[in-house]
This record gives sequence, C-alpha cells and structure tokens, in this order.
Amino acid sequence: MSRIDRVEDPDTFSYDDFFHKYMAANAPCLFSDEFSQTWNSRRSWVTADNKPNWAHLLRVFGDAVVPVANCDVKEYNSNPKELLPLREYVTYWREYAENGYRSTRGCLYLKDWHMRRAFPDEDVYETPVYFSSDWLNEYWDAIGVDDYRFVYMGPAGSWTPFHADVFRSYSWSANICGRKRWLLFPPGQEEHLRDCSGRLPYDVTAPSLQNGGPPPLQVIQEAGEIIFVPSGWHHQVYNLEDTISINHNWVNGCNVSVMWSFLQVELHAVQHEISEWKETMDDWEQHCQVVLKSCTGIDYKEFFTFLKIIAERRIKVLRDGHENSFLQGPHVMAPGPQHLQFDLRKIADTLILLMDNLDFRNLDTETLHPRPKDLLTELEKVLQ
Ligand SMILES: O=C(O)CCC(=O)C(=O)O
Ligand SMILES: [Fe+2]
Repeated sequence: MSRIDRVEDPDTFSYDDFFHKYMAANAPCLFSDEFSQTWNSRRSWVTADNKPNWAHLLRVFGDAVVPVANCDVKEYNSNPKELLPLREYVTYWREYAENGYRSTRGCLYLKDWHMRRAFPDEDVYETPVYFSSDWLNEYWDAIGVDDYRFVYMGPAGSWTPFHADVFRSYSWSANICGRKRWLLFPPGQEEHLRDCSGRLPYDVTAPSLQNGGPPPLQVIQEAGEIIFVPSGWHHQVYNLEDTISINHNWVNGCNVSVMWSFLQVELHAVQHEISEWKETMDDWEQHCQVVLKSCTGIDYKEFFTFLKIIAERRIKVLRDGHENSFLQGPHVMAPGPQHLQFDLRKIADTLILLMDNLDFRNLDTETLHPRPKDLLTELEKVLQ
C-alpha cells in the first residue's frame, strides 16, 4: 500500500461503507475536512490565520491541569511526562515559538489530556458516526473510571514515538488546526524493526533502521482532516506546524478479537518474565494478572466484565424493544438493530474463546457474576 484512501464527501459515504471498506478490513483512510466542518472547535479554537486561538483556550481551559511530555527525553520507549496548568504550557509554547522553536526546557508536547471528561459541558466536537460503535468508552463511561478520548497540542517539531495503541484498539485523530505527518506500519511489519534483544524501536527514522523491511505508509494530514488508524498498526507521528488534535481509541465487534489476542500475548510475556517464581508462589497466576493489569490497563477477569457490560446493555435494549435508545446519547449506533445482533454474536464468540483459555480457567472465576457459562447461555438464547 503506497497511498492512503481519501474519503471526500459525508453525504455519499455511509456507515456501512466505512464498516466494510475500512473497519472490518482493518485498512486506514483519511477523511476530508468536510467531516469536521460543523465542530465548534474548528472555529473557536482557531484564529483567522489558522493558529491556535490562545485567548479563547486560556479563557475556557486556562486553569486545567494537563499532561505534558518532553519530546527531547527518551524514557524507555516513550517520553517523561509532568502535569502543568494549561496557562503555564501556553506561556512556554509562545516563548518557544518566539525563540525560533528552541528552549532550555526542550520541546514540550501536551498529550493524552482527557478534555471531554474534565469539561463535559463544552461543546467542542461530535464523534463522527463511523466511529460510534465504541465498546471501550461505553464500558469505561458505564463504570465511571476512565476514558480514551484525548486532546493533543504541540508546537511544530513535537512528535510521538513509534507505538501501537492501547489494547491494539482503533484510533481516529482529527486536526483542529495544523498538520501532521504519519508513518504507518501494517500489523506484522514491526517484526522487521526489532533489535537483537527483540525490543521495538523508539524512533523508526533512526539511520540504523533504514533497512527494516518495506517503507511505511506516509500520510500528510491537513487541518480539519480525520485519520483512521486501524487495529495493531504501529505508527510514529510528527507535528509539522503548531497543531491541535482530538483523538479517540475504540474497540468493537470488528476488533475485539485483536484485543483478546493482544491480552494473551501480553500475559505470556508477563508469565515468561516472572517464570522463576512459578513453583514458589502459591498465587503466581493471580500475580501475573496483577502485572498484566498494571502493564496494559486490564486483566482477564475485567475483560470478562467488559464483555458482560456491553452484552447486558444490548440485551436490555432488545428486551425492552426500544432499539432506538442507542441512536441517542453519547453512543450512537447508526446502523440500527442489526448492529445489536452483530455485537452480541461477537461477544458470544469472544466469550467462548475466553472460557476455553487455560489461564482464564485457572483463575477463581467462581466469584464472577453471572458465571461466564450462564452469560453465554443467555447470549445464545437472545441470538436465536
Ligand atoms: O498525534 C500524535 O502525536 C499521536 C496520535 C496517536 O498516536 C494516535 O492518535 O493514535
Ligand atoms: Fe497512537
């Protein structure tokens, strides 16, 4: 693949088109700026000359405390982060730009700011319908613990090191202003880039890596455009200008099996890492789960709970007969009732795999409610 597909016109591009051509096919695409035209942030966050509107951002969000990474410092395969009031970060950014994009503090990049969670009443953007079947945010909203909706803001030259996204989820990312350069690697291509210890690189543009297999897909994303990054595609991203972007990670029936495969690979890595304690620790299996949760954000029992909550919400909609409740509120299910069936089928398929998994069976699943086999029985009943 040498070029990314472009999607131009919201009036002729349906949810079904996206579902089949890109989401189920796990292929990237780039949506034109028409798709973000109606968002308030495209006007209020941006000045007439397409720069961040600092006056507005400070007025509304100045006191917010935001995570800021230092792009000039490598810490494992990432950058160290600190928390700063947005006001202070904006002062830094203005001085950095006035000083020719140099500072003794390095190049600082505001990233992974949960803006929507901190300011739920600010009408900044709407999730495009194509990305609305989102079990990840639906689950974390339901338990009220976390979310995967972020704002990024950084000066020209700020960048994100090589990585694949949390749980190998999909991501979409929209530029409110500015431009980004993306380097995208289809799943598996990262294997050519490992060093002799099996570690993935921090920076794929390093000279020593220039013979690491086929070149990546390069994408230039302009202001207003929205990129779809499929599951398990590694990527590295540069801000070519002062840039603000909004992004979500999400999982649904099309990539939940990728998430489940990822968790198994991660657990095996943890088991390998602490295998020497296997014989001497009586709760070694449980301990592996604790480490898995701290590395990835979820363990096997919570993965079951995730499937359960998504299943129960859909069963309730089907039982109560008001299919349309998913067409309102924050989780729009554009394609209607057949999507509920699709979701429940995928949850049942994943549950079967989970219940067959030896590491899951080794856990004290008796404490789960309902028991996995009872949830599966109910799912199969509803699906008939
Ligand atoms: O914009 C960036 O710097 C990184 C964004 C990213 O990695 C993503 O949206 O998955
Ligand atoms: Fe990413």
